[in-house]
Amino acid sequence: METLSLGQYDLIFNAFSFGFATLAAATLFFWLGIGQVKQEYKLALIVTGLVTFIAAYHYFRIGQSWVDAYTLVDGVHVPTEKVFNSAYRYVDWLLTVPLLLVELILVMSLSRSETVSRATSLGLAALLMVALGYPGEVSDSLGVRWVFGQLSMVPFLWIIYQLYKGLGDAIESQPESARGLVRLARNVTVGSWCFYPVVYFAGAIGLEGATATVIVEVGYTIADIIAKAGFGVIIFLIALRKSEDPQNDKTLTVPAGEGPKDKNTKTVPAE
Ligand SMILES: *C/C=C(C)/C=C/C=C(C)/C=C/C1=C(C)CCCC1(C)C
Repeated sequence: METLSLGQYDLIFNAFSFGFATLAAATLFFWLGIGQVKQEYKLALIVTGLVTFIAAYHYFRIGQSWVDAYTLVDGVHVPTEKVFNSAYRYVDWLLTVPLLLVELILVMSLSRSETVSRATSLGLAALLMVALGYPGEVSDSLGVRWVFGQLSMVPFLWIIYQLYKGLGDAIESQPESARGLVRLARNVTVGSWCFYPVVYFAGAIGLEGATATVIVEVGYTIADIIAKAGFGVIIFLIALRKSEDPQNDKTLTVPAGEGPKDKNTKTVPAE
């Protein structure tokens, strides 16, 4: 850890604070919106809110760790003996990255068996990607950073391939009203996720010092907000669209007066 100017220290602290506020507010937004979508999309919104909740909690801890890690001496922020804990990010990713993929799969309403198999394979690949990145992130050796970074790239590239190839057909057969948004959700995932290896390898080419700390911490924070809260809003909109789309309704409404009188049996299955 290096000495930071007042501006550098505050910029990073403010980014963490902004991250906490955004992710906490997003959690409320997603969970309070559950009542607005059909039964089959409720789980997707529960998971969306869980992701931002877990991340908001970690931003709170990261902010505390940041405050403990520096002390103000003669107008500059000097590192204390309590080292800034970067493990919070990786623990956060371990939980949230597989869940982000689950969100996308859930909102696509695939068959039950396809949902389970896709969520399992993509989720495991995401776990592997994060687990392989950690030893490189905490190592002081550039060599170790390169090796683990490249190993982590394997599941990362496989996930991207799956998002275009494996899920491509399923995306193109989404109801028309939601297809563009599902495509957008997939592209936002790929676009925002690409940012993480870029930040990581910036460290592997030897970028260090106070400026690098600012780039890494502020950069990861912006990427997290886009990949979790921004992506979550798109998932919410897809769930809402699909809930409102009559074409996507699996039940047929019986015209008024012709159906049974009981309100609860107003609809009959389409098949
Ligand atoms: C909310 C947090 C998200 C979406 C985190 C995503 C993280 C990644 C896509 C990380 C990827 C990495 C590589 C592909 C190689 C280098 C090591 C990692 C872990 C930074």
